Amino acid sequence: MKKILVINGPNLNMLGMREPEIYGSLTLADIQNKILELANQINVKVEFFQSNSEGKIIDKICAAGDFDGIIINAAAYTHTSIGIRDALAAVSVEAIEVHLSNIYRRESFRHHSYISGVCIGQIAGLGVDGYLFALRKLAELPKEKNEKCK
Ligand code: CA2
Repeated sequence: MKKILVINGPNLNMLGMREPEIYGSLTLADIQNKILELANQINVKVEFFQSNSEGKIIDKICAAGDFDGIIINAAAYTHTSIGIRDALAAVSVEAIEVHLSNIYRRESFRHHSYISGVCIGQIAGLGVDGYLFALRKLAELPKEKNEKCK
């Protein structure tokens, strides 16, 4: 059974509490339940990790070699973190970048992602559906394509 790691970055633990007009009204637990529901349907195992700490996210990515894919919403670190980019580039696991909001319709500082260049794709602006599509995509990639060249 494929194993997918879902990483959520800083402040996403506060979803549902503020700014519902941007991020929707679902909490992080609601989003994770929807991912879990799909994972059970398509016979994939998922593990969830959320941290407000850049270093902890980097450590988690570096230790993710056993997973078949990573879904990452690096939140604000998307726009600042060369460290997360380098970790994603170093680990031999394909990743998909997800954002709840459409970062290109927002402030210009959100238009640049340090991590998109090391992911197989980016989904932004589709809310929780972005995570669900990313999960389907990683689950259906041929096993060998889930691993980057070593
Ligand atoms: O749209 C996304 O998913 C983002 O990754 C969310 C980040 C933002 O910095 C990115 O530009 C786009 C922010 C997550 C913070 O979420 C909050 C939720 C509720 C209350 C406050 C913050």
